[in-house]
Amino acid sequence: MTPFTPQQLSSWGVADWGYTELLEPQSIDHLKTWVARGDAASISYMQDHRLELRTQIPDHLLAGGQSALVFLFPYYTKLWQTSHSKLNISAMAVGFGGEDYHFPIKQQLDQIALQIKNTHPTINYRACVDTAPLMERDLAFRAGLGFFGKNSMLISRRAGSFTIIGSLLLDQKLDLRIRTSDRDHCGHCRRCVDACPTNAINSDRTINSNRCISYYTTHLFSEADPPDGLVKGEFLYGCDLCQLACPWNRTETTDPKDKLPGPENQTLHNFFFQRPVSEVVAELQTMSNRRFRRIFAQTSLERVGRLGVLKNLIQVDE
Ligand code: B12
Repeated sequence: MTPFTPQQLSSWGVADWGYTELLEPQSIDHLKTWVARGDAASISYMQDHRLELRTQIPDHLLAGGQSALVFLFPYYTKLWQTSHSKLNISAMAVGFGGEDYHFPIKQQLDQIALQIKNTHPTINYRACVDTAPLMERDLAFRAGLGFFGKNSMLISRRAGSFTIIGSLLLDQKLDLRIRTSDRDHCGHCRRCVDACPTNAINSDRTINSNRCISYYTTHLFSEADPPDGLVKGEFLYGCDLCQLACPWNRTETTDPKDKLPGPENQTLHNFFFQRPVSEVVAELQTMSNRRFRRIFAQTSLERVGRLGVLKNLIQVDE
């Protein structure tokens, strides 16, 4: 059975997909060692009761869960350059037209689920992207979609690593082939490790969040000491340095005209990238939190908030 046509996959923005049964994750030891070492920093959802949930067969997320369809959603990766400053923003924040990727991907997953229901009317599903206590890279690995890079990214030989993983957990098994898991294709390459200015990449293919620019810029909502090597005012939100260095990301897999500009991207571009950072900072300092949330609603910046963004740009005196 092949449930999707190439046309459908392309209209949903899917670069690759795979199928797997719901089994215990293979990377539990990696996860537990990582948390025990303190590498989750202050990310509570990785350490509280949800840690145990992540290590279980993910049928707690869907009653009677048996299998999963896992999808790779690629995004546009050309980072915005500015003539005014060195400011940049991660590709995931602008690669979906500027919209926070959780919204469009959840929508696409629901579309795909409708298609499955045509042939399996009694099937129940749960769409997961990022936020559920689910080891998504582990699931994608099991579904044969790629391998774990030294930078811990799930790297697809077809689509690279600039992808978001979206899954449909299903309460039935489908008559689909399960691909064999991919083997390591990093070899002796260490470009991602060498490209990280804050030395955040551990030797066991995990990330020390305390040192990671992505963590600092996306998960801390008020002033905090930056990791050594991070220059404030250069990373507005997220970081892609370890991915940009990766040879598996040499080819752009998405068509730029499909992804840009988008109304949210226009807002981000006009506010942050059309003038010197000092002017941006001055406006943010006098703006209310409420107004910030209104302007940046539906973008990735909404969650990190005004103070969180300000601390990425300058030292904030509280
Ligand atoms: C917490 C988190 C973060 C943290 C910690 C990152 C980390 N690497 O752990 C921070 C805030 C730093 C972060 C940053 C980013 N994140 Co993040 N993040 C997550 C989250 C919620 C959990 C990840 C996790 O479990 N970490 C714990 C470590 C131990 O597990 P892991 O990352 O899966 O790593 C696996 C490998 O190390 C593997 N492994 C390595 N070697 C071997 C060998 C064997 C034999 C086996 C079996 C396993 C194995 O074991 C681990 C467990 O599977 C997931 C969503 C989810 N629900 O899973 C998104 C997720 C990993 N993030 C994602 C993205 C896009 C990013 C950023 C690129 C965003 C950005 N541009 O700034 C960066 C990339 C940084 C990086 N190099 O990882 C995507 C990654 C997609 C992909 N293709 O891999 C995910 C999957 C979200 C999604 N739905 O797409 N993230």
